[in-house]
Amino acid sequence: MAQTLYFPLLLIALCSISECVQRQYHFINEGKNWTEAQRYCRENYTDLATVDNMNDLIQLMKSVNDGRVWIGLQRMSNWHWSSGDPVLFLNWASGQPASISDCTVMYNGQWINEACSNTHFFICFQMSGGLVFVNQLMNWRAAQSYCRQNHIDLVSVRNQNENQQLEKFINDRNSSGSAVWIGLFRDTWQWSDQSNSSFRYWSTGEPNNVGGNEDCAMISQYPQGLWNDIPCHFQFPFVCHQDFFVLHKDKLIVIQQNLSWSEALRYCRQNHVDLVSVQSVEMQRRVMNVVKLASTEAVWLGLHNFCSINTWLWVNGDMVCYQNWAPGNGSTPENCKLENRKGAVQSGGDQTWISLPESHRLNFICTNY
Ligand code: MAN
Ligand code: CA
Repeated sequence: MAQTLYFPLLLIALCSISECVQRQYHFINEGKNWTEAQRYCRENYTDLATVDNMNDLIQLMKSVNDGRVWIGLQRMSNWHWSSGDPVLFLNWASGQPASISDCTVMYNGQWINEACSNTHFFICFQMSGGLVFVNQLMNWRAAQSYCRQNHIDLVSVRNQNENQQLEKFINDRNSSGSAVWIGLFRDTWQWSDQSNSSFRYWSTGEPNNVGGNEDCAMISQYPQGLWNDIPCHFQFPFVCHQDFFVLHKDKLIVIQQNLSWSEALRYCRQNHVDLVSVQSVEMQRRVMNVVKLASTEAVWLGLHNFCSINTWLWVNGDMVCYQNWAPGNGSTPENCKLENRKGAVQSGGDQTWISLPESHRLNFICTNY
């Protein structure tokens, strides 16, 4: 039996996000630099496009007519401690951090950045604040997991004093004198919407940071959708995304996206069966049950007005027999000099129907009947 879920927040907690949140991509065919594109997307949609997985990428590529578009991925040369400690002190050896490597070793008390796939001994810290020298060769990620599983985390170095203590600690134990991993790493690429998706789809040889300022990511190949890093001031069309909730109950689906009536109709016909027709008290009861899930005060129904004959019809072509109009709606001839009018159900109060200009942007109810 379907669960009774009235509040979107409750629903997020109870169902897997992928089932409840749908992402829609919008291709903006207008050249802008990355920052302007980001601003545009944040103002008009959710953000510059995030791509979480291959399925997202396929959907995104369906929205574009060319391969050269910005996505919401940007190089952030921010150094972080694995432990989450703020980075207040750095002790780079001269010329460091030099390469495009993203992890850090300590060598003779100084810090050198290295490819995270290299293997070294490493230092964890424990609950007591004490240090642990682990003389097993691991790459940085494996060392991080090891420390997190067996102790607390890879070691942080917060000031000169701690750096000296750590240097001594290492010298006392590390007879080979080789470099050891510490917890400092660079989180190189970040999504504009702060998503922590680690999905990447770089072309072979990318990201190559030509000239040292290729700090933004674009899709550079159509139709494969492969990515390249490129300077952020270049101008390209771009893709925004919009995340919205889809809330199921019985066979009625509330779409928490604000669309005009025609856009809503198109959405329902593409993704479900149709906008809902309410032809009985039984269907009104079901609608009243799901409409509480909506985030707008009224919600589109599949009800449209034919001005010339002053008649309301359901999208399936049926006449309106069962009626539940709010007072003053649906009976008198509509003023459609400016715009056609469509029917919506109020999500609060007595949940009666109202007539609105079709360009109003509302949540809507699709049906799978
Ligand atoms: C080529 C490649 C890319 C680079 C661009 C810069 O396409 O080297 O990696 O980003 O040139 O225009
Ligand atoms: Ca590049």
